[in-house]
Amino acid sequence: MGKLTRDIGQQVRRRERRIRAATFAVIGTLVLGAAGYLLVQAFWRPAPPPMAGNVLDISADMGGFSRKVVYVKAGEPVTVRLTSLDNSHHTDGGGRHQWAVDELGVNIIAPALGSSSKTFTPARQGTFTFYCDICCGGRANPTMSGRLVVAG
Ligand SMILES: [Cu+2]
Repeated sequence: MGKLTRDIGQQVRRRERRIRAATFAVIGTLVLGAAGYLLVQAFWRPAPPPMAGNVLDISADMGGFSRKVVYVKAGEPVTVRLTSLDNSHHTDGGGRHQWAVDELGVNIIAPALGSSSKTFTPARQGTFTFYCDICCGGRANPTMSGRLVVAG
């Protein structure tokens, strides 16, 4: 093999290495970018927009409610805004959660990764049970319930 042929061979190999490295870098960047995008989607939650009046923000996921005890005052209107932190891929309830208080006729159902709210005025004092009967075994599951304390 002549010197020229060897030189050309080396140049070609060098170029192939450069192309391989560039391809690898591009693929790596794409994969990391996609992973980062998915992670942000999974963990970053926009804050719910502000609402007028006395608003109680409660979130729920498969692990339970963000508040186990909720205090309100009798005779004063209160808005409960329930936010589901679960996406629609959950087979158990499709990512929906509920916040219901039978005695007060309140039944809020938040869609997957969404919020739903209801304004009500508890008329009398007492301690009531709020619960979600959609997921994780429903009412019987202690993590999917809590206490609503209506004070005078
Ligand atoms: Cu639930």
